[in-house]
Amino acid sequence: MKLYIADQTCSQAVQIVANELGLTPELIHYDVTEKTTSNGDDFAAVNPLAYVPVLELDNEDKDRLTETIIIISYLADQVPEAGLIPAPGTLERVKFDQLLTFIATEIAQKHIPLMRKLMTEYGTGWTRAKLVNAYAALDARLADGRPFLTGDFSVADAYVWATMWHERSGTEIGHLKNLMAWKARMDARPSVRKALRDEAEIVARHKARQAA
Ligand SMILES: N[C@@H](CCC(=O)N[C@@H](CS)C(=O)NCC(=O)O)C(=O)O
Repeated sequence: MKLYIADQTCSQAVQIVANELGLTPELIHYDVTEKTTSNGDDFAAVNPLAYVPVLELDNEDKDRLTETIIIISYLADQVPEAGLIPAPGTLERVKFDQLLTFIATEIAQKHIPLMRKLMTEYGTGWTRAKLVNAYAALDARLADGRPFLTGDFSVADAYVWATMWHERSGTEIGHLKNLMAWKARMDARPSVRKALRDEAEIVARHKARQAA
């Protein structure tokens, strides 16, 4: 498999999930500014919508999956014994998908216009308040002392961690103590540390190639 990633973005969620499952997709870095890839692939052809993550499968058609939710769920479903996601077709899975959709729409995509400074002052305040409410809902989940968002570690933890862009979007959530303690646990997790190391390595290789 090939996994297209970008520096410090939601593609880290896929890297973390792959690491948790012991999968080793070939990593390809997409430079969102220069629009180049670390292996020379034309990213406009890889994903005409021009965003990561993209997972290219090893099947005959070399299908390419996009959308973070879909990719992390697909990978977790390949290794059900790892328990990173509830079984498809169950109510538990529906509730889990509800959580993933919430993360994508109420957290990940809310940060992006703030980080890119695309909003009016009113819109900035409104969106930051939405984000604080969304993070507060995650904090409340953790209030019963569970270590991760749905109990044991799941793909939802990987997704939230990979999109904790509150500092970059100017969203103050330091008061959410359960969430901050969860983040510290996630920061120390080997799959997360490996994702950061692998990302730094491929970004450096790509930069060196561009400079040559
Ligand atoms: N709907 C997509 C959106 C993915 C997305 O927003 N990707 C960002 C990084 S987190 C990206 O690649 N942006 C490229 C750009 O801004 O040029 C998903 O949920 O996976």
